[in-house]
This record gives sequence, C-alpha cells and structure tokens, in this order.
Amino acid sequence: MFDLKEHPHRRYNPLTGEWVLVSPHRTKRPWQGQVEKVPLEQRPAYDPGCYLCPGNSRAGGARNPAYQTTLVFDNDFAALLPDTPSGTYKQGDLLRAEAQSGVCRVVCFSPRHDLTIAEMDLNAIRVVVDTWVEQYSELNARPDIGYVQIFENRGAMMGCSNPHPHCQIWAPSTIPNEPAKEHAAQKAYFDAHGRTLLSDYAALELELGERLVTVNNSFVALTPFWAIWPFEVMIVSRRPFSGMDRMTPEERADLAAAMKGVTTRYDNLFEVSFPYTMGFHQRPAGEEYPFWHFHAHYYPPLLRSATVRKFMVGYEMLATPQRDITPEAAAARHYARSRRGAPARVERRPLPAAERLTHAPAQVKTEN
Ligand code: H2U
Ligand code: ZN
Repeated sequence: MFDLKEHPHRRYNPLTGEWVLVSPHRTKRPWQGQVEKVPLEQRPAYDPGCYLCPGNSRAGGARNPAYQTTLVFDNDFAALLPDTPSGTYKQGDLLRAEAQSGVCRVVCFSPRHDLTIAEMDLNAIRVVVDTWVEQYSELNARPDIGYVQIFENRGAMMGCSNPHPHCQIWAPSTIPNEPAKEHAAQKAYFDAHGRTLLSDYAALELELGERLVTVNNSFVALTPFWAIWPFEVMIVSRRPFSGMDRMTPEERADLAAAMKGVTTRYDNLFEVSFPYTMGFHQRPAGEEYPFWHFHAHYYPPLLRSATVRKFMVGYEMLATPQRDITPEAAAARHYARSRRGAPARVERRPLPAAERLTHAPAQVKTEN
C-alpha cells in the first residue's frame, strides 16, 4: 500500500507544473532537534558604517534622510535601468536576446539597524505593508513595467549584504520566469473551475489541517504539499484577490501578523535569526487578471540546524529537486520545536496576539 509517509514519491506543484521528489524513508530516525553553536548576533540600533541607517551616506554620494519609519530609494547599483533603448538580437532560432528596461529600488523596513520583521511590532510591520502597496500600485501602473517583484534576502546565508532590515523591488518590462509559470497555471485552472487555484488549495489545506503553520482571518500560512525547501512556507490570502493593492485595511494588518507569525516561528525553530528569501507573487501589469491570487513564498535554506543547510546540487540541478523530511513533518516542527525547553540562542519570542485564531495541525508529529 502506497504511503506518503513511507515511500519515495514525487509531488506535483500545480502553480508551476513541476515535480519534487520526496524520500521520507531517509528520515526514519527520530528527530534530534540538535542546535549547533552559533554566535549570538549582537547588532547596534544604529551603525555609523551602514549604508541603510538614517543620515548615512550611500555609494554614489546620496545621503539617507533621518527617516522615521520606512525609506525607499532607487538602487545605486540597479540591475535594470529605465532608460534602456529597446531592441532585439537574433541569429536564426537559437540565439535570441531582447533589451530589458525597468526599475530597481531598495526599501528599508525600519530606521533601526538591529530589528527584523520577527522583532518589529505589528504597527511597524503594517507601515512596511503600506509601503509595499504604494510601491506596487505606482510601478504596476507604469506602461514601461511588466511585473513588480518585491523580495527580501534575509541573512548572510542568502547573500544578503547588510543586516539592516530591508527588501528590494525589481520591476522589469516583461514578466519573469517564476511568475510567468504561475500566470499560465492559474489561468488554466480558473478557466476550468471558475475559482482561483489558490482559493481551492487554501480551502483544502484548512480542511486537512496537516500542513498549516499559522492562520488568521485573512491569511493561511502553510508548508505547501509540493514544497522544495525543508521549511518552505507560503502565505495565501483567504479571499481571492489579484494583488496587494486590493487588500482591505484589515487584510493589511492581518498580512503583517501572518508575516510576524511565520518569521517568529522560523527564529524559534533553530533558535537563530532564520535566513530566507521571501517574496510576493501577484498580478502582472496591464489587466485585472481575475485568476491571479495574491501570495508570498518563503524559501529558507536551513535543513536540520542553524548551520546545516540544504544544497540544491547534483540530482536537483540536473534532474528534479528532492527533499527528505516531508512537508507535513516540517509544518509540525514549527510547533514541536517551540515546545522544547532547550536554552534559546536567540530570545524565544511570543507569537503575535493577532494570531489567536492559529490552530495546530490536526495531528502534530515530531518525526516522519
Ligand atoms: P541585499 O538585499 O541582497 O543585501 O542587497 C542590498 C542592495 O542595496 C543591493 O542591491 C544596494 C545593492 O545594489 N545598495 C545601494 O543601492 N546603495 C548602496 O550604497 C549600497 C548597496
Ligand atoms: Zn543600519
């Protein structure tokens, strides 16, 4: 009898049309929950050498204002430039290139150098959400922009160059690969079912309860059935809407709470400031696209402790991504870990109050 908890299998990602190999038999041993020694990060509230702190100067000579909440500026080393001339290059069917224009910005979340989303209070995160909505609305309306990608690289392990809490916005003239796959898949699903793919998926996960991480009135955070990264999380809006500009004030506050809930659980998991890349996926520029369903992806690199990361190499680079720990077991560990009494390497923080509707997975397991 085929058992998802026992036997190697592949899982389908309906958002991308791709598969992930799951090998649960490789984690038969009980979870030890070992935490390697990591130096406690102590950061000052203000760092005179930080190019993101208020009042400091940046590369290229600009100086940051004495900002109080968030700060948005054009990336001084932008990968995309608005005044790029249009044009194409073609040699037969094989060599193709197109000019790509666009905008790159940096968004500081807080004047405080030492905070993270997990440590900021809900009102401050709410201001960050408002800033994202403003940026998305402005850029997505521009005729020269095709897609607005907001993303945060958190931690040195993810290539983040500066611990000051910030994210980036890259807005190219065309739709990039990952959103393009989701665009096609969500359109096909909506055409066939008359509902968004992610509203059906969120309803299913709320019913099954096996992969939930945190839930509030407006958002479901879960480990996707098809997750690739060990502790991958997706935040899905419960109401189908196409972009963050469609959020009600309550939904904006609930997004802040869901993000604080997810990142706090991450930090508690291995008792470190958890590294990740996160970003939002939402409707491209141009139309309302009713099949688009707003969501966020969190892709953290850690595997079994603060220092043991998963590498996407070998079979994963050449064939298909693979994971050992099942997404169900990973979702359960967001609970299992925070019940242990081990000394905390970072201060273990309470979950946000707005999360009172949180429910644990139906069956909490601490191992596969
Ligand atoms: P990370 O989020 O990956 O750390 O990148 C920070 C960005 O900040 C990076 O894209 C930009 C870099 O180009 N930056 C500036 O815009 N001005 C500076 O003075 C330094 C870094
Ligand atoms: Zn700083």
